[in-house]
Amino acid sequence: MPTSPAFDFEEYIRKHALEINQALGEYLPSPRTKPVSIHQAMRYSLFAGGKRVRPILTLAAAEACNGSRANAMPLACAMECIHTYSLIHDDLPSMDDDDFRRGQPTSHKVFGEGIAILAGDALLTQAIEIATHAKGRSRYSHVDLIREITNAAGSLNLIAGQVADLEAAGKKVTLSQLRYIHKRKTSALLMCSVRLGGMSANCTTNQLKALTSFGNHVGLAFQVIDDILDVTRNTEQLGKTAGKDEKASKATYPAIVGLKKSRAIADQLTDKSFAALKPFRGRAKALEAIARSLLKRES
Ligand code: GRG
Repeated sequence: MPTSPAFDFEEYIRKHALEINQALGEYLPSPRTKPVSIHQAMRYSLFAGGKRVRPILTLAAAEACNGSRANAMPLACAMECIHTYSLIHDDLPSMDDDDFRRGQPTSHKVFGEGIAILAGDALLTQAIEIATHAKGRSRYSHVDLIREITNAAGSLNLIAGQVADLEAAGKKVTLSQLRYIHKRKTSALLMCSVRLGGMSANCTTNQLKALTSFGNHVGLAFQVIDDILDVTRNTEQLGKTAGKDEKASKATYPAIVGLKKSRAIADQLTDKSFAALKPFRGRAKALEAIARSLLKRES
């Protein structure tokens, strides 16, 4: 595994997360804007302590392609809004029915189911509005940027993954069906976040190809690790209900191939993500460090 001793990862994450939080705060209607219930619910979930993995990936990908923070930030914030919407809806009683997320009671527990559904809807719509603040580039038009997002969030990707996940509950699932779910439910948004960073920086076709492969492998590894954490960590450590997958007879890597093999698969996928960064010749240190930290994450 490559190492990057000179790179201060903790400081990088702290600084970028701070900037993302500030930008999100500015893009969202204030909590005093009417109707206050919806704006408070949107902010409640958005500022509940998420790790900001997707927007940090967008900014890091833009940096790897010498892009400006200013043009990547709206896209980074849009991805975090979409991710948060998907979590709010996933936690609903009609979906995964969870009481805790990001260490806090879930949106429907605090605001009721109706407002939680609407907060998710509003964050998805807000995401597109925020994304319109990014400028198109010579290789990627404004429309290309928006289409990149709608494609990842739509019924061919994020929604397809969630549908397949819902429909697989309680059934015997093969490894290839599990890969189908992971690619769409988890990897699509992560890959899109990385690609958008490159596109905002007017990256070359080769750079976009490398970022796509990186995002895909990081995204797949992310879900394998999420499955492992669900069985190895407790609710307090995760900030969400632990052991839910097994209880709900969910298809997961540990359930199908066992914990040891799941860890080996996460390692292999992360190694493939490092290999994808070769064309950047050391200029993608942040992306590399993020992939390494996601493999080692504990929540
Ligand atoms: C409802 C359309 C719709 C989709 C739901 C988000 C989702 C799809 C399901 C939730 C459960 C799950 C396993 C999602 C896969 C992605 C994932 C592991 C999300 C958690 O991401 P983190 O760890 O969360 O980045 P934080 O809270 O840190 O932002």
